[in-house]
Amino acid sequence: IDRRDASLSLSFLTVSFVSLLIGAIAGLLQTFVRSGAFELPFSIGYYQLLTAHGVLLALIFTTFFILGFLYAGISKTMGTLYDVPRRTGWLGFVMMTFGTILATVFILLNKATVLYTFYAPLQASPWFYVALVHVVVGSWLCAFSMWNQYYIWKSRTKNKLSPLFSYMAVMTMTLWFVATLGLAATVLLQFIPWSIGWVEKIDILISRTLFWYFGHPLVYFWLLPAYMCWYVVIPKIIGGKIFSDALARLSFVLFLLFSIPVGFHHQLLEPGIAHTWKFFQVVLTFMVIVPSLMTAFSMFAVFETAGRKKGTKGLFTWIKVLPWGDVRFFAPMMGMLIFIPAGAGGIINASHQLNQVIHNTLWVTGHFHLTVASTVALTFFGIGYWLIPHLTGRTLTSRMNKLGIVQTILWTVGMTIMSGAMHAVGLFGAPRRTSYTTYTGHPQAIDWIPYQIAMAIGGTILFLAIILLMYIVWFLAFKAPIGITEFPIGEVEEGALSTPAVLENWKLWVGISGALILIAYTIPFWHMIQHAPPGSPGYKFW
Ligand code: HAS
Repeated sequence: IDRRDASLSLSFLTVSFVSLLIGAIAGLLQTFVRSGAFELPFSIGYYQLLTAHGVLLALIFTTFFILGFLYAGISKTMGTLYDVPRRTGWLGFVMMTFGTILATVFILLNKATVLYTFYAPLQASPWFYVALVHVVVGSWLCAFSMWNQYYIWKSRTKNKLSPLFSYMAVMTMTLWFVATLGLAATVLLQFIPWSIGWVEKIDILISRTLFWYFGHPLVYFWLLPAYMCWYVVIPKIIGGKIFSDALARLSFVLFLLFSIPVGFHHQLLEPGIAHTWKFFQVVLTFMVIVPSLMTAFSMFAVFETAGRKKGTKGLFTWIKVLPWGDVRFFAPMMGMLIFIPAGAGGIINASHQLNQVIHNTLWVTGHFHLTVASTVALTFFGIGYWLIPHLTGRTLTSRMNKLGIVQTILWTVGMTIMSGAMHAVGLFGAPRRTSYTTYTGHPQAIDWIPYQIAMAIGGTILFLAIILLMYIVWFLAFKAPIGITEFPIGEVEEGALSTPAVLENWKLWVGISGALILIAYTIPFWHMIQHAPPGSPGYKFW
């Protein structure tokens, strides 16, 4: 792709991988502190490290990686970025990086020990919220720049069907924008006035509701770029074709519709929300499973069709001819395989009654280490292995390919041990996000210890995998031989259904999404505002 676009993309990827390293170190230290065996200097505590780990990995590593990947793919499929979108992208990058540094400093100073979910009643320094505003507004600039690129491209090509990758990028950023409105509302209207001391109280339920309005679509903001790789990139790598352009687009439309009005499934055990509304959002949660099932179907179809073209005849023999030795395929494939149990875990979480068993236990931590930290992260690593040398004008050598496979195996094994133990001990009632000391001496805590040890072993393997990843990334960026690495973009299967134009009718889809959000949230939100405690922003307002 164009060198100027490559440097924008590389800048995002750089911040992303630096955050990954710092976040991983915080993760390792936090396990040690929690074990009670270590004391860190400057009385660095468990919750402080947990906040650094969560914010830097779940929020920063992902968002910067996604933007870097999306910019590269847009430039590849729609052509070199136009001037205004590129400049807006840089402005977004600068704002986001400033916000990231500011937030990290305040977390490390122990002035923002509020965890990555940061809802009330936990309170941080106002500077932490100012930092978040920079990250979010910067990301909006990136969204605007991608929409702008898409708009100019559409008008110059007389409304031609957009390339699948770019369409998916626009959809992902649309989902992100609608979701972050909730985050902006709670930060600007609640947290900043409260943390500065302009208002005395904060409405906890409203802050949690606005957070989860954002927090659930956030997980699909992580997932969709991984799906972009599966739908568009993987078919090319395995020598196959995209099963159906229309199906891929439809699944992304369904994510826009159903991923937002479902935040209550994180609040099923919370008082103050009527069961009717919880039930309604649980139904919508089950709807958002559908596009993932469509993706699974589509991927199986791609794999089988590619295998059959290579002449395999048996029911499952096509599996054998997949390129298992190619890390560009192997890492995302491990992510896909892990997503089968991980998705089943999500369905358990969303089932109202079963949620009572797992809520606030280590099961949930296990769930998101299988989803975002395995399915998504492994796919991102797989992308990084070809995207970085593509952008730096180098080659993915066979030695790095082999090391990448070792890294993927280490990650998969480490995560299986760690998340497996988390799921199991969660079922025995071990709470999440609780420092070791709180439970010392409790008889039940003794039963949890073997699982804690398994978690520590898994975590240590994961840390080794991160170090190996860092070495590979550094080598691919600075040391690999100069050359050309392909940016794989698949083509659609010949016989596939042509894509209906309605799938690019943004007004329609954003309109339906807005209507669903209003239906799912207006009445319960109205109830919450009516019961806002005296002295909180909601109370004064009404
Ligand atoms: Fe979740 C909590 C429900 C998916 C992340 N989730 C979390 C939290 C995070 C998270 C971070 O309903 C914790 C938040 C916190 O800090 O409190 N989740 C779901 C449901 C799904 C789901 C229904 N979650 C995700 C994804 C995430 C993620 C994806 C990150 C990327 N989750 C919940 C609920 C809670 C929750 C409750 C709250 C729990 C509580 O009480 O606190 C669904 O989207 C899952 C659908 C997925 C599938 C799997 C499809 C499989 C595919 C792979 C196919 C494989 C192939 C390989 C093709 C149905 C697509 C073939 C192989 C060959 C060899 C051929």
